[in-house]
Amino acid sequence: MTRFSIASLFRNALGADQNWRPQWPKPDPKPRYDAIIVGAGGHGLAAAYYLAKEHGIANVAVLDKGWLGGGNTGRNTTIIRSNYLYDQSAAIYDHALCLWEGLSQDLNYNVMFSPRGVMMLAHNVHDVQVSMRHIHANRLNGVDNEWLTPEQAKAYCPPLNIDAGARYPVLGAALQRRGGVARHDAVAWGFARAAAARGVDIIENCAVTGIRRSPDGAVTGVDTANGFIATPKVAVSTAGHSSVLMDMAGVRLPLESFPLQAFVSEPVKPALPCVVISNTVHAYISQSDKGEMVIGAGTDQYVSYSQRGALHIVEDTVAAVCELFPEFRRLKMLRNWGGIVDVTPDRSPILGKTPVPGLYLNCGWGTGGFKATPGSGHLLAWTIAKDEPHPINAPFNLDRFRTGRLIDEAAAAAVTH
Ligand code: FAD
Ligand code: PYC
Repeated sequence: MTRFSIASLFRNALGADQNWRPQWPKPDPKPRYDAIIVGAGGHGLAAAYYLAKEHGIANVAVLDKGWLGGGNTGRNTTIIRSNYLYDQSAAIYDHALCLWEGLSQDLNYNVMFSPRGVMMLAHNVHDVQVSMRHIHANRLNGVDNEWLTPEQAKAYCPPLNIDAGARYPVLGAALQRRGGVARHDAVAWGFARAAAARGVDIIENCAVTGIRRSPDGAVTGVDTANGFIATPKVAVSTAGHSSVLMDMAGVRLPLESFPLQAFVSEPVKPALPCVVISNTVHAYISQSDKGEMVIGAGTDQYVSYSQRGALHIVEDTVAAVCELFPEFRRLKMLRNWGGIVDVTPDRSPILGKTPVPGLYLNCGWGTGGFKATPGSGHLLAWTIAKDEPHPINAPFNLDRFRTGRLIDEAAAAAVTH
């Protein structure tokens, strides 16, 4: 919208330079914040918290176009694990898992982290070989992971169907005992409360519509639905919409955005003691503390920004869950929803600096970023504060798509393929 001041009307009426346009509102010459984080999901809020706590930078605002935790942070199935294949991935995901282990105490807020064990099923010879490779690689990196026979898997998870005549029989499972789940909205609220207590501003209903740069290219601030805010540092942490945001600063990303769906059953008494994932049949399930079975599906085949997905994907997942857990057939489904995940070509995140001075990026966690929340926030805070990546996130730079130093985690990413 073009804005006219009274002075401009007079000038035009007097026949002054018709090309003159009022410069109002003037950009704030003094930065209002030391840093702005776009996206009040778990990652953005965690970054703000660690910026204040570990780097003494609390003059920070976290902006969200909606409400805090209303994106993927509040829509995911909360599975936490660190059993990724490559050294760089084991380091970043286990960094996060170690933070999860002390998070409720650190935030003084119960995020209900429950390390009940994550079992990843193998249904064919290829799955068994891939699982073994992951187990050996994980152990070399000091990450716990162990092989279970079908009988051991059943002993750990009694409702699991290990009938050899099943369409996708269970040939065994990789178990990470330190893995588990947490309560997703408590994670968002816990980080938000702790960050706010240290002086961080969290501004909801404040969509970022532009990223401004000075003539020398550096970031100067963001345009928002509520006006311009000056800052020398902007961190984009807007899962699912990262390409849209980075486009505002003229940076193209190697990302695709897909809907990913989940649903919950009616609540029942405790029946499922651990988390079970099957990459082959694209289903994952755990039981929440409220008693609902929390079930997730595979990604849609088509790129989209709609926070819903195709019904047949959910139907396939229901069929898979019913075969893996025949006694769950009688459960009624309560509600379903979708989120938008952004996926890189190597299924690993991008976390670091960008070609634009003062612009930082955290995206590409695809279907698996909830588990990374404290670790990602911790490393993003370091990167913003020091203007250089921490050694753990240094390999996850944007430049790897130019150099070819990819970190291909397609087989560990659960449901992105
Ligand atoms: P989000 O929580 O999505 O936050 C990004 C925020 O950016 C949003 O609040 C959004 O409103 C805001 N935003 C966007 N555009 C703008 C703008 N222009 N201006 C201001 N704000 C903006 N991961 C796991 O590890 N385990 C799982 O079991 C798991 N299951 C999943 C199941 C489903 C159905 C889905 C959808 C995802 C799942 N994930 C899982 C992935 C995980 O949810 C995400 O990787 C993670 O939550 C991303 O967190 P975030 O804070 O980066 O993003
Ligand atoms: O990363 O473990 C995971 C996961 C499971 C379901 C979605 N993501």
